[in-house]
Amino acid sequence: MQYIMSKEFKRYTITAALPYANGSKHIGHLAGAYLPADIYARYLRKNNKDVAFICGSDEHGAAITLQALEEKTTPKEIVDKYHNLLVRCFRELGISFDIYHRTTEPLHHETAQEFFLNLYNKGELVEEASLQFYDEVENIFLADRYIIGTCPKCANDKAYGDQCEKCGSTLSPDELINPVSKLSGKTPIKKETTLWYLPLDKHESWLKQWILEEHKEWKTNVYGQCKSWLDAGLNKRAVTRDLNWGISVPLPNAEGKVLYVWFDAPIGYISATKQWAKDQGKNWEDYWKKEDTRLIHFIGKDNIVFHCIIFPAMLKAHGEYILPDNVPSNEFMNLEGDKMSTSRHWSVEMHDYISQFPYKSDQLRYCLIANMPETKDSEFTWKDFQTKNNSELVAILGNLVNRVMVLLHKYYEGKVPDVKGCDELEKIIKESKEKVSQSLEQFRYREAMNEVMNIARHGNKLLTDKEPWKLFKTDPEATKAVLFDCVQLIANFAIICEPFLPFTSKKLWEQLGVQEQKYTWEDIGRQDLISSNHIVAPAVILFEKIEDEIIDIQIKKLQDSKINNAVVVETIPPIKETISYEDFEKIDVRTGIIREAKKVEKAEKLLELKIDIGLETRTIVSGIALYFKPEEIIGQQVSVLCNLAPRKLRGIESNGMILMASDASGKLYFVNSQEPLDGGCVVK
Ligand code: B3M
Ligand code: ZN
Repeated sequence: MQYIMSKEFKRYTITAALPYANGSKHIGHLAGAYLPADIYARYLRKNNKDVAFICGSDEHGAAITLQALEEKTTPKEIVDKYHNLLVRCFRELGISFDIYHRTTEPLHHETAQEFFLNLYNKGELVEEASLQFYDEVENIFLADRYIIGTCPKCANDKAYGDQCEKCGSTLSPDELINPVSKLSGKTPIKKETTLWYLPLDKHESWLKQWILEEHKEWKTNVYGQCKSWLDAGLNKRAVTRDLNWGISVPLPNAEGKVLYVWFDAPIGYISATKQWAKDQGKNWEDYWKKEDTRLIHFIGKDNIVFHCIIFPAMLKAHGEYILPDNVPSNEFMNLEGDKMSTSRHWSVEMHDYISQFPYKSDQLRYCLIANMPETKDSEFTWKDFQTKNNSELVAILGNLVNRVMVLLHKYYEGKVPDVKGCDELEKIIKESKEKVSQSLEQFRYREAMNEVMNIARHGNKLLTDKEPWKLFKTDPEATKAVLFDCVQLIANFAIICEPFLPFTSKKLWEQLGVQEQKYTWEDIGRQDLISSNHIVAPAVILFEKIEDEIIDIQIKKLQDSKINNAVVVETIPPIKETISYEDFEKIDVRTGIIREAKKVEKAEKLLELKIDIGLETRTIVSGIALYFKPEEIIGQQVSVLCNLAPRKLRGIESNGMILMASDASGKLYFVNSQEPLDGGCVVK
């Protein structure tokens, strides 16, 4: 039913929760909001829909100022650092935001202030003086985060005034037992201050009608949480804070006051859309104010009340905006039997995954989709990740594609046979397409992913049933027919898998020798996607098996980090001790060209290189195998430390070292000049 309904919308505004830029994010966040949003946005684009996929960093709030204090730096430095890290991670993982904005941008400040003033001028806000916690030593009102004390629910003595990170309860500072200021360590007093509030009670009745009556189709977890909030009755919510980091309250006599981070953050979706529309020559208002726009917020379950109740109340109070049509929130993803948490050092951080499994983003996406916490909390385990990779991606998909490409080259020099497509296959794929569309429209990604893989399973079944490698001798026409069908099936797979596995889709098109963007969702099912006599590329390996050794390293690393409380995010390392010019002069660095490269057996990280350094060709063993394939780096120019004492690595004598730059995620890059140079030029 919804599938049909959504076709009436002219355009789509898809948002994914703005991550706080005060730390790295883990794969649970990815599975919770960013991946489902990305799949949905990609699916819409494949259907030629007008889509604005919006996200950005949430850069205000007391958590950030507090962290700056602890790390003896400024909030700005913190958000700059993590904003950049987040941008890189999302890009590497294929999250296809149309814009990734920042709430520290002036455009956002203006937009949020305007929004506040609009509500203020309409009398939609309530001004009230109240008693708030105040640190008399530091002369400052204390944000909830600045107060710590004992959690009334689990007795954790380091609970924050807004939340206990041990048991996950939402708290208010008044609930804490023995509250103390994080700044001075002293017990705070209560002092009067003026704040502005959004009177949610005023909005209760339309919210009840809108959610409980008109949006019964929302996911049960979302609907259920809203219902319990609404049943309990809504109270006023402060939308300002006494803090020196954030968006100033645009009123006279409001010095030292900023908008509450949860007031400005969702407006961040609007300001990001403004920026995007400006860049694209579009009208942002179409995406926020027109009834034929479908607004969908993708979030994690801890953000439900803000997106289903508070932000809609703000939008309604403003009066010009549409309301979200759906808020598909996911539950949480656990890790190896325990709650995933960066602060408790029990997580797989996105940047860690990227650096340890470079160019394997689809492998992670696949595993997260298959385990997506859609209706209840789910679980990520490294063993399962390995199984999903080895038994599904490698054994089903990779194997199918490889066999078909190899056979096409073996029998027909890579040419697609000249026969007609199969009606039966067309029917099967169209049915799958229908199922995948239905599932996606209902945000059922696991089901959709499985149906996509059924297409590959069907391809394998075709091969196993017909055995073209035997048939070739007895029935050449039948062989052609099977391989023709398989090629069409792979092309169909390349379209339908794109929202889920975008990197794989791209590789499949390369393999098929067809331009990636040629086909849309509409074309799925066609048996003439690849024409007869078209030549496909030679077979390449699509997915590599992941060995036990690699998985064991991850499991051990996880356990160690919990024990050692290791710092999870690598920062830029400090400059080493000063050395003299004479010390520097001892170093002999020269340009080199990689002439040969091969993997070192049983050493996942090592490559054995033959490097031409002008005078001679050296054997150098280098730990770059996770990032570079041997065949891809032949001819690569490198910088070589030539006078390093020889060392034996896995029985191979290494004579020197190549220099690599490593970014914050640990990814490696060659260091060389922009101009092509021969081996042997001295670097000084
Ligand atoms: N930054 C909370 C979070 O990262 C918050 C979301 C804002 S969405 C407008 O979970
Ligand atoms: Zn607790």
